[in-house]
Amino acid sequence: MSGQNQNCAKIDEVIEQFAFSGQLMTKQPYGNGHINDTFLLVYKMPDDSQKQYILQRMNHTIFRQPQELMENVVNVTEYLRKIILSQNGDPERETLNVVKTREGGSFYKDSNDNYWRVFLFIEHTVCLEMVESEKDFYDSAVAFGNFQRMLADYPASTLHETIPNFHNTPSRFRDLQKAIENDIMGRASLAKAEIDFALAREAETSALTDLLKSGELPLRVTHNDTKLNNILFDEDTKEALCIIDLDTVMPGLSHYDFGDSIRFGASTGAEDEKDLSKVEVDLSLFEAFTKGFLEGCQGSLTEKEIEMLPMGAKLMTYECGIRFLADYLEGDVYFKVHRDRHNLDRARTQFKLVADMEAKWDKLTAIVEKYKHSC
Ligand code: ADP
Ligand code: GN1
Ligand code: MG
Repeated sequence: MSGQNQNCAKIDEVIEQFAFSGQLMTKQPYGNGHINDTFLLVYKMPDDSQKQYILQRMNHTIFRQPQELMENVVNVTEYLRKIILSQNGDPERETLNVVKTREGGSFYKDSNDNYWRVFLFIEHTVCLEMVESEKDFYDSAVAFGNFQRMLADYPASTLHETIPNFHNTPSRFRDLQKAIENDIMGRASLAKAEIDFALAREAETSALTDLLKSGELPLRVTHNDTKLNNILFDEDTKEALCIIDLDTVMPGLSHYDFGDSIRFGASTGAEDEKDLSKVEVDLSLFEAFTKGFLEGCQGSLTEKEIEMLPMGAKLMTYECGIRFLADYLEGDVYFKVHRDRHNLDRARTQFKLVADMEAKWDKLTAIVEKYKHSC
């Protein structure tokens, strides 16, 4: 039985542990995340209405301490809930809501030692895999900027580091070097051009971490996984409604959130596009995001942080590329893959974007400069 099927087999045991009301109509795999196993549960209520939930098997080979991760998620969502209420918002739609187990816990560990959790399904929303309009991307930028601002006073020292060194690019570079050296799948010869591209940029890997060490960039509470499909848009108003996938909320640099959004959303191609002629950085989208992010942060970023935003975009794209490449070399053990060489294709798009950012560097810095004083 495949891993996914084994998980499906356990679902009935898991569902029993949560006090859902109504009659279970369907349970099916859901979404396009690369990390957790996500399912949609649809219940029929006595009045014939429907209630839906997101059930997730947390990936505990990646998140080694699921209980600590859930402590973060519960504390952060409760904190956000208070802020949303104080702004007359709707916390059941504007942040994730953890559904407790019958015993009052935030997750359930099944008889195979898998960890499961449930969130209220946020209804009437859409999740975008690609930017459909500049406005969507601008809205997502305001929302991610706002998210960072809302968590500005969150007691960072109480957050667990759910994946150590998550955006430590020099450490990711060393992981890649090890993967190349070991070459356990014998794939390095198939990725020679990509390996050369990655290794040639070693000197730049510490551009942000050096400034963090020297105190020139401040540590903040950041989301760290700000790709477009980690935000839900209201189906009717099309506004960015809720930021999801809070597993990596940890202390970090504002550049991690800015950069990860750019690498995914400002690309003219999908993250796994095979035809690299379709992949480049769209300058209008870069501009829309920069404007929105700075507005969302509402003046909370320092001059140095703003100046380094293009480097954030480049390094997060590069880092994601070397993570995909290392995973390809190691046998696709981290990111879910759906075809042969999927991770290699992903690495290629990221490196194409890095090269394009290098070619457009002056334009990227001019855009950031343009919005520097506007918010
Ligand atoms: P992963 O870590 O694997 O990316 P996510 O938490 O991002 O997992 O969830 C995967 C997908 O499931 C999201 O991209 C989104 O489409 C959907 N999703 C997750 N949580 C909710 C929710 N509370 N309401 C509606 N859709 C959700
Ligand atoms: C993963 O969980 P998901 O699919 O939103 C990954 C990110 C990568 C992204 C690349 C915990 O994000 O860091 O940037 O894939 N999340 C984790 O698409 O590693
Ligand atoms: Mg996700």
